Amino acid sequence: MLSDSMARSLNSHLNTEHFSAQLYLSMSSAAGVMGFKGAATWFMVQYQEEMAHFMKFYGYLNSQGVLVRFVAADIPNDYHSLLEMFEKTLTHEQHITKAINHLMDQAVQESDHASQIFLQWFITEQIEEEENDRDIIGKLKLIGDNGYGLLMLDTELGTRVFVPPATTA
Ligand code: OFO
Repeated sequence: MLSDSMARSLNSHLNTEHFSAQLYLSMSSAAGVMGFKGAATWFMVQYQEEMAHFMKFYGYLNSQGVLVRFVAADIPNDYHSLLEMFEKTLTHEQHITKAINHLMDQAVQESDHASQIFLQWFITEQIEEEENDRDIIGKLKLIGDNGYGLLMLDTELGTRVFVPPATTA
């Protein structure tokens, strides 16, 4: 059984994962409008991953008998370059990493072992999320304004496919 405080914290983070999904779907649209079809695919896959994260929180809260509450969010969509989008993606993911760490701190403080086990998957996932973003930012900085380089990277980004997480709850 979750404490009221832990349930509130997990519900709040569920909404943050939903925000992430919408943020990356917006970026997919922005990349497509800029002509980067591969990056649009990359962000679409990121959207699918975030929806899977969101559903993990939903499934966990459901299994603990918690009524899930949703909040509406304003999603920004005003980007000028791929580099800007990926830098904002990394900043957002660093924010998510801190939020997951705070949830884990709370679960440890409350001796809430079930939530610690649930959150462990996200701790590992955030390492990969940040690493992916840093790699792409590095490449974009190397490429600069070189059109051929951007085309090659866009092709590479377009090969990303969504792999659903092994468990959904
Ligand atoms: Fe769900 O990891 Fe990104 O936000």
